Parts: sequence; C-alpha cells; structure tokens
Amino acid sequence: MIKDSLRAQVIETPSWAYGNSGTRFKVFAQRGVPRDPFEKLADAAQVHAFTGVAPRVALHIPWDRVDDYAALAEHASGLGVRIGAINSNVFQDDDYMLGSVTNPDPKVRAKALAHLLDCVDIMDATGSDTLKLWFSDGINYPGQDDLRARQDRLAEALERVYGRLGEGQRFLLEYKLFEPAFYATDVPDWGTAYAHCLRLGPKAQVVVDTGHHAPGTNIEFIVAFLLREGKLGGFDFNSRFYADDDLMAGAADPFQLFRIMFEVIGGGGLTEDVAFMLDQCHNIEPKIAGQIRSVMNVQEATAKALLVDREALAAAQASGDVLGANAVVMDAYNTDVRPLLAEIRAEAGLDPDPMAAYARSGYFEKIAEERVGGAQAGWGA
Ligand code: LRH
Ligand code: MN
Repeated sequence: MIKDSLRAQVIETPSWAYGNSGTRFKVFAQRGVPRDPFEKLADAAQVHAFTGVAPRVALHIPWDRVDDYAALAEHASGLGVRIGAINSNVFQDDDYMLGSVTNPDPKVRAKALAHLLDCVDIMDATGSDTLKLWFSDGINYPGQDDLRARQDRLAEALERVYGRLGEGQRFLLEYKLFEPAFYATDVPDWGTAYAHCLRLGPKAQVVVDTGHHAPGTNIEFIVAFLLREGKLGGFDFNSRFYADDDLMAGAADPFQLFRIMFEVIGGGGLTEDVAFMLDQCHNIEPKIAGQIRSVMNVQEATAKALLVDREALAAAQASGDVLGANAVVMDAYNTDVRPLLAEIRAEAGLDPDPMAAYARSGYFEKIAEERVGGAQAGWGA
C-alpha cells in the first residue's frame, strides 16, 4: 500500500521556478535559464524524467503568456508532462497599486476581473482544471481604505469567477498574512479564504502556501480542519526560516513537512483532489536540480508519514498514553526512507538517485550552451 501511494504521488512544479526569481533586493540571473514557456516546460520535464512523480506544471499568467495555449499544452504532452494550475497575476500592474479586485476604483476592479476570466479561458485552452487565485491586495496604513467594503468587492469578483468555471473546473483561493501589504491583507489567513469559499460552493477551495503564516502557526491543524470540511484544494509547498522565503520544500523544516503530510494522510487527502504544488524561488541555487531536490523532500516526508503505525497510534491515543502515541509518530519520522524510495525508483526503471543521474545527464551543460541570447524568463518584479 505504501509503495503504491508513493508511486501514484503527483507533485506539480511551478514554471516560474525555472526562470529567474528572487527577492526585492536582487534577482540573480543564471546560465541556461529558459527564455520562454516552451523551454520552461522542457526543464520541468527533466524533473519528471528523473523523479517519476512530477508530471504536472503550473503556469503563471502573464509570465507564461503565449499566442497559442493549445500548442503549449501539446508541447507539454510531447514532453511527457501536462499543464496544471493556471495562476492569475493581479499584483504587478501599475493600476493595482491600491488593489486589484478590491480597488476603490470600479474601472480597476473590472480590469482585474477581466484578467481572472481570461485565465479561465486559458484553462479551457490548455485542459487545466484548476485556477489558483492569490491577491496581493491590502492596505499599508489604518484608514487607507474600508476593510469591510474591500471584502464586499472581493466577494463580488470571486462570485463572477466562480460563475464562469466550467464542468470539472475549480479555483483555489490562496491566503497570505502580509507582503506586499504591511498593515492589512484582504485574504490574510485560512479563515478568511475558507469563509469566502464556503459561501461560494464546492468548486471553491483553499490552497495552503506553507510560507504564508505567522511564525509559530500550526499549519497541520489548518490542514486537518480544511480536509475535514472538504475545503483543502492544495498546497504551495516551500519552506522558510522567517517569512515568505520560498526556499526548497522541507529544507528549512523537514519535521513540519512530515507533520503536514501526516495530517494529509490521516484525513484521506493523499488523493488527486488535493494538488501538491511547489511554489519556490531558486535565486542562488541551480533551478532544475533545486526542483528535483524539493520533489524528493516531499516524497521523503510522504513516505515517513505513510509509515506511521495508525493502529498502534489509535490504541495509544485511546488509552491516553501520551508518550506512547508521540513515540509512534516519531518512530516513523526517524525512519530513513531513502532506501525505500530508491527501490521504488529502480522498480520503475528510474535511477535510484535522481540528483546524481540528472548531474550525469549533461542536460544543464547542454542548455547553458544552447540558451545564449534572447531575454531570460523571470517574474518581472
Ligand atoms: C505569493 C505566491 C503566489 C504566487 C507567487 C509567485 O507570495 O505564493 O502563490 O502567485 O507567490
Ligand atoms: Mn504561493
């Protein structure tokens, strides 16, 4: 059962992780970076080729704008991957300085809504079933705008987008405590996202970005709660030491990633209804290798969480055996699952060590040589 679950795992990589992305202070350019979405997909296909569990690639609009989205989806399937979530972007246009769908100016709100609806058209064209909505909307000073009125505007826009969704399509609403707004963010926490999604209906769910919480937040509690409510749509996995650092998933806090996957499995969430996406920036480390390492970190956390002896745990919990129950969970966490994952890869005809196999493939040297000239893709911040 454990092996089957690990073989069936689907981890979605973000197109923007293959381009130049970084911090507000500096985005470092790197050799071999893709110049367009087609090259980004080629790099994402490498991550799938070496891990076997990364067949979906999230797009971000307009960073991945092309003339022919059907051709892009065709290109993806030719590479053995498919288009995952479509990410809207109403956080980089000058018009959105005071907000996008929550902006006091109805013209600006209409512009933002039009973009969100365009993203649903792109879902239709690429066969994507998921729209991911993150709003940087918020205010920096008390009194700058009316908090309640902004919620009314947000609700109105979400209702319009919800109404446009087709059969089998859904949107995931992403919350974030702060940044770029530094006093109040309009979707700051899981409760706000959950309340909006609950009112809209079953096609609206919440996405948990692991970098978007106040320090000390028990993220796995949020996961357990949203799963119980059928409102956990997915994750933006990354890790952080301080704020929205967007570091490799599991790098800063592998125990937290394990606790999250423990609640996912306990809540029956290791299914295709929950999107396991990465949302990261590889500002100083090689991007494709960084994605391979991140996928492996998610696999290791998942394998450890699958190893929890649920029967022994239930018995210890029922008898109030605090230390016994904790020991069951820690035994799983302290299990070295790398041999198990290496075995699964070998059985699937993959190299047991994806990082070493990718390094030996010479793919990086090839793209570093080929991709000279043209503008490297970035997130245009
Ligand atoms: C916002 C966010 C969101 C993406 C962006 C790249 O911080 O997590 O998910 O649109 O990063
Ligand atoms: Mn995110």
